[in-house]
Amino acid sequence: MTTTQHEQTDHYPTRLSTASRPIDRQHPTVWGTAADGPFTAAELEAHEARGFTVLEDVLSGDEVLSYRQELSRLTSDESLRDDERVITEKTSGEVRSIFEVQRFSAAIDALSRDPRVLGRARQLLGSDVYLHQTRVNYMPGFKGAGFYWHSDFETWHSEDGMPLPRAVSCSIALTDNYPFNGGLMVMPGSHRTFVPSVGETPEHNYKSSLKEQEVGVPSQEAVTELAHALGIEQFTGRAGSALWFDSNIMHGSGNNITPFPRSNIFLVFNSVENALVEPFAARGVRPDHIANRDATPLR
Ligand code: 6CS
Ligand code: FE
Repeated sequence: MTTTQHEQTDHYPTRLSTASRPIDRQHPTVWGTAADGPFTAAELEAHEARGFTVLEDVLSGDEVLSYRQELSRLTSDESLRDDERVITEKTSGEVRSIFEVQRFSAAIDALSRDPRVLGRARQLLGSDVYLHQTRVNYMPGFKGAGFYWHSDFETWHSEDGMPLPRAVSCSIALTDNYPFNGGLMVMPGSHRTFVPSVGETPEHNYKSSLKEQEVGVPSQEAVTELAHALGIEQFTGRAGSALWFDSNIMHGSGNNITPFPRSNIFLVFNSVENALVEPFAARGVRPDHIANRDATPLR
């Protein structure tokens, strides 16, 4: 462990000047119990071991249609194009993501407070929670670019000052996720290992990292070691299914060259007991729409 400029103990040093071995996670994955919410004891045990949980049919067909209409409304609203919360594809210029999406959509705001979603986040994190980050991802057909292997927590720890991996993401599919249209790949169990990265965080890194992450990614050696030890699984599922995944699980996605878009709503819940402090490996903080610094409990 090292201390950083703000004396908060850094349990997960990263963005180092020289390569350093992966370290074992020192903290739980599941912080609550079966009595605290909808997940059963067996589901919690599996989530603790694998670091992710797939739930089919969380949203009904009608709900999926209503959120798809919401996404179409947002992408066709020209006034949003200049909003810094809208990220476009590097090559095609098409909308890739819209951050802080609950501010643009009352329906998505309500979804983040829905007991089927909020109840599970509280249960996994064992406390009240707040939204660290939200986005809708469009992954359009033919031109959707994927994301190289990474741990979200490595970025949220380095650049946002998230102390511990006590955060969980819920990705709700609004289109069918096939193996071939850029579906998310995860390494089961990789959340139990923290892979430090090499290389300092550049100023305003988020201006490029949200299109294509280059800093904070694991070495090919670390990815190879984890992949051989743990294997790779791909999240496939019908529209309306949800993937809950731990903040530190190693994941990535390929490009989407098929005609089938892969759109999802992405909600990141952080424990109110894990509120952001000063970044552990970056100068200056990222904007609130990427890393919310108001830890007021979500109700
Ligand atoms: O930097 C971030 O916060 C975002 N980047 C990636 C590649 N995944 C997590 C998160 O949305
Ligand atoms: Fe990610």
